Amino acid sequence: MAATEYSLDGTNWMPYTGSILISDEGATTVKYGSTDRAGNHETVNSVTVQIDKTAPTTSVSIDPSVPNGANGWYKTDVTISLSSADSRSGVAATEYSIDGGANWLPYASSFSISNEGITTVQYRSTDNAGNVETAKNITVQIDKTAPTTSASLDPTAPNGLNGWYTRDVAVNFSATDNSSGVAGVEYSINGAGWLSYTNGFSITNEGVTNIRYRSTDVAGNVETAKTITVRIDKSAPTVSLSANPSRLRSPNGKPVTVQLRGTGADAVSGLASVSYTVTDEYGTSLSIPTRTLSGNSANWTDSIELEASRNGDDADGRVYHIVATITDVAGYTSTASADVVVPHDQRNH
Ligand SMILES: [Ca+2]
Ligand SMILES: [Ca+2]
Ligand SMILES: [Ca+2]
Repeated sequence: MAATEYSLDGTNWMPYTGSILISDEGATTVKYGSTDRAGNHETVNSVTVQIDKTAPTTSVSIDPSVPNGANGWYKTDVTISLSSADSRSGVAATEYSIDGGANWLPYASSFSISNEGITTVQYRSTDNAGNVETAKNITVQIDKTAPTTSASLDPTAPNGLNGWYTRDVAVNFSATDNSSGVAGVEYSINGAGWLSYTNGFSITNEGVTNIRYRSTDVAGNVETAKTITVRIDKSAPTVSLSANPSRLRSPNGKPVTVQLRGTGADAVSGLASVSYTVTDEYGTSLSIPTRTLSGNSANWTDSIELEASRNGDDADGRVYHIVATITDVAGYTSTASADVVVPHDQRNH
């Protein structure tokens, strides 16, 4: 044998002197043949070498393509799609991990991320030559849940009756959020515009105050507003009482019907009832039933039978002392009184 030659391009032949290093990626066909001393050429042989030294490239797309919430947060599930390319041997497999690389899942088709919070998706592909792409990653922040706001009042419960407070009420809000965090708390008083909440405040106005409140998280999820109603009555009702007749001159000392006329008013919580105490200075048991009232003002009449008699030595006359105690719905009371006298000189009328 005289010589062995080879060609990498099928045109230019080189003498073979030792092993040939093929480094170009792609398919390289090596033609080779030998010639003997007589000049006989061997039929040319060839071998094709395929080299792939380059890992595939995987790209990711997210749907929605940009966060649909605020501050880089999604407010919905997102769909992740991967596509990969390899210029030489071709992509053998694409895989992804959503647990920090602990588990790699084969990628077959688009998948959803529905967990709230921050999810890092790692992804990579391997080509048919076994080149593994260095993993890339994308981070998805999802928050689908609005914050929860709670209101606390001081006093914590109405200190008056029937759900009424009898003093100013301090209001504080606190809010929590599952994922992106609370961005802000707002409140609205009696249907007015929303105010940004920074510190506690007091309700000082008498009457019924409706407070709406809600919070928004960093992702832009807005809580459905809640309402708390505060009823404050800081003033007592007014009451007046008169008795007619106020002097009893029955000639035979028999009972006389005395008409009691009362008026009362309470502008805020309204009137609840009026009750009486009747003090007879001789110790007789006397009473007038409690009367239920309603509304912000009332006029009423009651009656009581009073005996028009007195002891003979009662020089200043017999005095019936009638006290009306009016109560408003919040529990405030006021009193008015009327005296009915059986004078000493009743026979001289
Ligand atoms: Ca490759
Ligand atoms: Ca949230
Ligand atoms: Ca009142």
